[in-house]
Amino acid sequence: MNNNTIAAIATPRGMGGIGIIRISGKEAKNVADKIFVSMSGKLLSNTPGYTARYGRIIENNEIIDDVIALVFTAPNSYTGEDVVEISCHGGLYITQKVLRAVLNSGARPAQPGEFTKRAFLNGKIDLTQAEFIMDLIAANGEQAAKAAALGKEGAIYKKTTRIKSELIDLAAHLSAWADYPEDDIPQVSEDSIRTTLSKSMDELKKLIQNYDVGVILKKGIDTVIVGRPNVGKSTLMNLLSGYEKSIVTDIAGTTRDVVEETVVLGDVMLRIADTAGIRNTEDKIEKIGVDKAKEKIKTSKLVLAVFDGGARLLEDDLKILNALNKSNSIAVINKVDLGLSINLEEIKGKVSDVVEISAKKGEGLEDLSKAITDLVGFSKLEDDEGILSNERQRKAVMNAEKAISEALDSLSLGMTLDAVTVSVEEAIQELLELTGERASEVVVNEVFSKFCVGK
Ligand SMILES: Nc1nc2c(ncn2[C@@H]2O[C@H](COP(=O)(O)OP(=O)(O)OP(=O)(O)O)[C@@H](O)[C@H]2O)c(=O)[nH]1
Ligand SMILES: [Mg+2]
Repeated sequence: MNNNTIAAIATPRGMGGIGIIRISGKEAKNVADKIFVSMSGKLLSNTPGYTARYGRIIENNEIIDDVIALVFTAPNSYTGEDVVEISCHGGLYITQKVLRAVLNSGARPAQPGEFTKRAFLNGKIDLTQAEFIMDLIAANGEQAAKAAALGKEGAIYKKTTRIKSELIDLAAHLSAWADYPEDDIPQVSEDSIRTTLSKSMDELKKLIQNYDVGVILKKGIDTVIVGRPNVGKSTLMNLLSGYEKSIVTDIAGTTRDVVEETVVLGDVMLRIADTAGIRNTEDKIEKIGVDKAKEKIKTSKLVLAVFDGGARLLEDDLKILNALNKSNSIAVINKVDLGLSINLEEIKGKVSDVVEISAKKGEGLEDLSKAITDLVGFSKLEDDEGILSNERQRKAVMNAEKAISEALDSLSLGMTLDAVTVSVEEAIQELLELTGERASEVVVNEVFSKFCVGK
């Protein structure tokens, strides 16, 4: 049994054209040679890297499958080790049978994320890149995939490494100057220290701010549609979801309970809830629905407040307007196909944006989409901007930012440069932890335990 060579099925469990069994480690080729018989008679251990061989998996004289074996040679492989990938026919039965044959030949089953962990341990990637690989696999939208791909290419790694090396230069200079005063090391001016620190702090701050946007990219945003009865909330819901999810009639009070759906509008995924029209009502069931709608205004991250553009604002509209939180709500002026009688001035100050639509005719959706994109902050993201992937990364960046801010405080308070140096060094430590250059084993294991087997 060779503990250093690992194997797992790398493709999803289930039916499929092709299944891939991945083997990685010093003995990868020898392990595969025990069960792989190439048509040309050549051994994988004598096969150069990046070469495919056609052959069969045979165990105890039983032919398991016709396969292609692909050889990668260390260090130029995903893990940085010798790797053999066996492509066999897909489906649970064959892939498991091939895997079992590989394990019987001396590999051991890979743990979740172990291939990627080896890539990290062999210096192919840093810890943030490993986490972005996981994001890429999990991405279910274009923007989320793009953000993950940038991170995988090292956007966060490069940015934080640049900040880190500036801090290291600064710390080195400060200590040299403090430790060897007789050596004529030029004193760093307080201004230049402050400039370096402020610049680093601003960049880290931006990363922290973008984190929330990243969460919305990945997980979507909790959204509620509210408004008085009959303004067209359910019509809008149906327009967004692309089918008749909510019942629409001309009777006020049609929707009574909360109707939920996940929709993608432009780049944004909305977990959207259509609610009962808000008004005073004696109807017991409708009243419960109205209370739920009011509650949703408080708990949702995005509120689409719908108004009837063809009518004046009524008492119920005003109540809703006053319950809104300006920073997270958009006024949707509906039914503009009927002309505009509503007074928009009364609305503008209470919401972050006003959009005119006709839900019935499907007009104005692009404006609504843009308003939402602006509000959640997607439009502010620059194309090559790295977005932190998870809480672990965010915490490390926040701690680093805090340490730099303490360094700046020490400077302002006229404390010794030693105090400044201590804080700068703390920030460096945090950034080393972020990239995994100095992360504890517990942290590293925790990161990879979230992966699937085979990655
Ligand atoms: N002309 C016009 N009529 C619309 C538009 N949107 C909705 N309506 C009509 O307005 C009426 C009410 O629409 P709903 O979507 O049920 O309104 P609601 O806000 O969900 O109403 P409740 O669930 O009762 O609170 C229906 O007759 C719709 O066809 C629009 O853009 N233009
Ligand atoms: Mg409705």
